Amino acid sequence: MVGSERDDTWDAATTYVIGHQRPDMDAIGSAIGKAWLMQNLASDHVVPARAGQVGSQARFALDRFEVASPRLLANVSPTFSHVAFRQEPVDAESPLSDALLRMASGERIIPVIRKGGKLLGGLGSLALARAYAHLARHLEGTSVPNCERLVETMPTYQARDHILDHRNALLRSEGDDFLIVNSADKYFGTVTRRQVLNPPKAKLVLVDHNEITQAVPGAEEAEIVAVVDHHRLGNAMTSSPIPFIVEPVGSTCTLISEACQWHPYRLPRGVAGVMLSGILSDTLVFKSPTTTDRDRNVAQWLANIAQVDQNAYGRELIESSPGLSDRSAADILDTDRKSYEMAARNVSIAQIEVTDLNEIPSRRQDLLEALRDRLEKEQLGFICLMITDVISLKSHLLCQADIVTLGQLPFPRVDDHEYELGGMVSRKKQLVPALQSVLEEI
Ligand SMILES: [Mn+2]
Repeated sequence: MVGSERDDTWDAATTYVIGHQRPDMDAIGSAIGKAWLMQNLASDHVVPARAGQVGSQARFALDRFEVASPRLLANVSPTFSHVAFRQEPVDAESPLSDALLRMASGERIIPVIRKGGKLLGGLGSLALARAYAHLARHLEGTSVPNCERLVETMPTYQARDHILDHRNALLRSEGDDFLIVNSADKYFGTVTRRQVLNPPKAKLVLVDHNEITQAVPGAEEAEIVAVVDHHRLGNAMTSSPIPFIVEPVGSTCTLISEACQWHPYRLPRGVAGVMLSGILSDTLVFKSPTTTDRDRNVAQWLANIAQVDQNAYGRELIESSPGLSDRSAADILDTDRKSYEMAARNVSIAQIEVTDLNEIPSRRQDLLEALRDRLEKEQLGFICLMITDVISLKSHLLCQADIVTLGQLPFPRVDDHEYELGGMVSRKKQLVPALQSVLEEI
């Protein structure tokens, strides 16, 4: 509705196509592809978005195909800026009659500011009564009060603050009108109780995820208008039916590109390039066991539009991953880590792609300490890091758990807490089922 404070947040008139937190290449590529499709098919204003920083692979692909990065949305919970109405304020030194005339014409409260915009408070019905009392006492009419003399303090909130964080205070408060300031305490707008308790919702299309726990913070307060994904189901209820497409293919970009094949508009080279990158990244250039013929077929179509050789380009893309060097243990562990429940234990599995497993020894101790730290802090039964060499297509596993569990792992031991997984490359299709059956037997 108003103001510059909302430029870094969402707008109720826009639909955002957004991937999961800690977005990977597929989350970025599918947001760009789906937004392009919707921009051409629907009348609504649609924008691609992302719930976190662009990773190295996505940076590489966006630069290569000269596509703008999707817009960052850090949180979609409604703030006071989404409900505030910019009611004209009066200056503190203006004669009171200026404000009273406006109240007489139906305005419920009049914001009062100092020169420069600092909010002083508001004039409401209390000020009106005081003005009347003042006149009654001084019928001779000596001094006419200005607005500052009678200004009231009223409940005031920051435009950036999430309404939900103040909901209890708002419900308890006696007044029906609230004042909103920006981060410099300057007047921003006014809002009524009814408006603040029924804020507009962000409209989201979820791509490459469907579980609300993996979505952008605040998504539980948003309206989910569609889902396109290739992961297991774990979604929340919606209030009305929505397009919900979840299919077991190698990448979300595959599903969106297939829809583009039937589309009358010509897919731009850049959009084709970033969606091809999503397929190549998620399928490890068609070598992951999650790969299907649908991924291969649509990738060929995209590669022609993007004018690249998919295998050569795929290798460049995969090699643009930063690996283990120059990154903190926390960054390596938490960039792509997922939670599971297996045999009544909380299990956490992180995965990192490298181009050489020889990077491991120099980081082993450091990573094992960080794993131990998370095991204890998060009270997990098992935590591991799957380190996948995307060139040789082999993985190693670094684990922390109790001694008994570690002793039962059926994988060849390389070093303390380090195991060989052979040709496993897929967490969801290979490692998760293998660990599940191991943990159930212990
Ligand atoms: Mn994906």
